[in-house]
Amino acid sequence: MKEKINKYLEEINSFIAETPDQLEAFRIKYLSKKGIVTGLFAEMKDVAPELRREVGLLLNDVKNKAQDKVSSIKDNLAQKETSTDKSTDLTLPANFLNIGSRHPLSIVRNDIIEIFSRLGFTVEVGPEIEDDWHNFTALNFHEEHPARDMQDTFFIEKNPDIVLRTHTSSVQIRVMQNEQPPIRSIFPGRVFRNEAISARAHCIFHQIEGLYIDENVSFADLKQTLYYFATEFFGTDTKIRFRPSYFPFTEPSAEMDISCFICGGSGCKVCKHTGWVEILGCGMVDPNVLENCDIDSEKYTGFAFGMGIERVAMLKYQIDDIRLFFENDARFLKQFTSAT
Ligand code: 2NM
Repeated sequence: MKEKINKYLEEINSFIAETPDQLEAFRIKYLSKKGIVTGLFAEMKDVAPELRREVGLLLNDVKNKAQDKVSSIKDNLAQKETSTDKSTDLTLPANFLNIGSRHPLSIVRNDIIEIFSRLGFTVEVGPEIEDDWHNFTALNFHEEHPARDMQDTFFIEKNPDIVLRTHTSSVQIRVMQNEQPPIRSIFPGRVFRNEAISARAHCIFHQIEGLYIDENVSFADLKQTLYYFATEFFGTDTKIRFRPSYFPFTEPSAEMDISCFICGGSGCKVCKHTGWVEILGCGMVDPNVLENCDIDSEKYTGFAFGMGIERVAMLKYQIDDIRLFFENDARFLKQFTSAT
């Protein structure tokens, strides 16, 4: 009997299990109702009385060792499971890959750039902090123009000559100063106006302006270029119309509307039941502006236009609050997808 018990003890001590199944088989073999430990206790009645105490102690030892073994291996296996590198377990669900998405303003800007680049327009950028001359004077704003007021423009403290640009036209001035015609470029960028923030207006927004200067550039060129843009961006059925307007840097100046791309002109919320949506300002570059940049206004003419990217994006995606573009709430941002 003692020999048998020692054999079991040895087996218990050397037992190892690599899986829960192996461990369970061991537990059943030794510790279940019909297992070895129960069987050995049943055999106690056949043991000579003078040996019973010794054999009893040995049997208790077998039982305890088997139980200890089961619980320690169980702990080990559980720990192994939680510490295992999950990426190597091919049965686990794949990790969700958040690849992000383009900001709606970037999508719209890129789409506009793409359309004009097909007509040979290049992209030009310039400084956001400007001097008064590039932002106002060269653009034919007279000294008393209201846009020069503190109310409308952000000035750098202690130096009224330095402003945050109020339009990207200041970049057009730089390009006209540095290059001779033909000039055919668009100018995307961030601009700043001292305005109260609301659902409709923001003190920071984005513009894309365009400029085309060459010999014999006419208002007909302006119309054809902007018609191409409108049909490419809003769809081939889009109609355009022009209303007279005023800008210091263009003469004549106009506002361009497109037929409503939502209702097709029959009237809806987006076009406020007019059938038309205002999309951009434009005009023939004032000869004074050309001369300010040392371009011969007798030889060259040009057209220019400008639009707010937020405004176009709000129309395209029917967004009713401009502040959403600047909050970077992922629930807002992930709704926009671009083809490119
Ligand atoms: C607009 C509307 C009309 C414009 C004009 C010029 C420049 F530099 F050539 F004089 N740059 N941008 C322009 C013209 C901008 O934005 C609504």
